[in-house]
Amino acid sequence: MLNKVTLIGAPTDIGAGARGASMGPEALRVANIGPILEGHGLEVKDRGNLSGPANPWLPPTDGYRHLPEVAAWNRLVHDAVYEELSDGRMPILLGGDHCLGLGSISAVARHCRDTGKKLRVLWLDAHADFNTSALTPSGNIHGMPVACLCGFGPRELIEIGGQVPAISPKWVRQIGIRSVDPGEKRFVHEQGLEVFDMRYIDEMGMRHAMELALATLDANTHLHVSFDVDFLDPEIAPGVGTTVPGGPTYREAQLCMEMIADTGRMGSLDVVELNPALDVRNKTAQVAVDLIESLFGKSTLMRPKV
Ligand code: HAR
Ligand code: MN
Ligand code: MN
Ligand code: MN
Repeated sequence: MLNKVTLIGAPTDIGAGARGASMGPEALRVANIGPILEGHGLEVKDRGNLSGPANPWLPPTDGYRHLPEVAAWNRLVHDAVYEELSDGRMPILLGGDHCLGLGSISAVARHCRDTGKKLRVLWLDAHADFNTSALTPSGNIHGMPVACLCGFGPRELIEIGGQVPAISPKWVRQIGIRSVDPGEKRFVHEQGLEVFDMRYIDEMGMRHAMELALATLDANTHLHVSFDVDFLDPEIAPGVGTTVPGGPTYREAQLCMEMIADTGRMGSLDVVELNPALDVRNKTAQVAVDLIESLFGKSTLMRPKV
């Protein structure tokens, strides 16, 4: 795993249905994300915040809310993430809402094309984020990034990384899913996304789910982790715009992160949907940072190398 990381703040709630995710980057910094990662032997650069268009807070038009602004933010994210990867650093995107996964992952996919790497995307979320303008109940683009990355979406969003589609649905593994809209459900099935939903995790356990989700990684794999904080059960993570009960416990989420760390293949990370306006004394940010520590190899005991 790269030991040089770069924090990229993207303070916007442009794709969300509630205001406040724009304060996410600062809340993560206040929870000490930088120094804590340094404590794990990483060289941390914080490139500060990107600066994109304000949120005009308008209703959707033609099935999309704020499409031009979402595209503008994602172009900024794409360029910043691509630049850090080209510099041999691991980008950590501090969102911001999950529409930004589009800019981030399209840049990662482009970097993988440049370097001949195989890409795998782990999508940790309560939601599948696989809506299109025809399927969305809300028009909120944070419910659409996976579909856009797979080539289903408006030109200005699907073309950001230079190749359409940016990724194949076969490269995606979703974990923790428990809220999928009716039309979205059919589309997930049609496109063959590999989804380890909460029922699967209840029945088989997080360990088995992660073993399968990580099974096709090899030495040439770049693993991108897109961590939507609403993945976590609202009991431990109330500070998100779209809570869904019945998510992973602290310990299940920690095991998930530890198993990702054990692969040594993580090359980029998004931390999105944290909403400090809905949080209690920054506790959701602190939980997110704890789990990110596990993602970077914090473990209780010395562990044998696998
Ligand atoms: N599926 C719903 C919609 O599309 C809610 C999407 C909520 N998405 C996020 N990111 N919070 O996962 O409107
Ligand atoms: Mn790389
Ligand atoms: Mn999401
Ligand atoms: Mn979500």
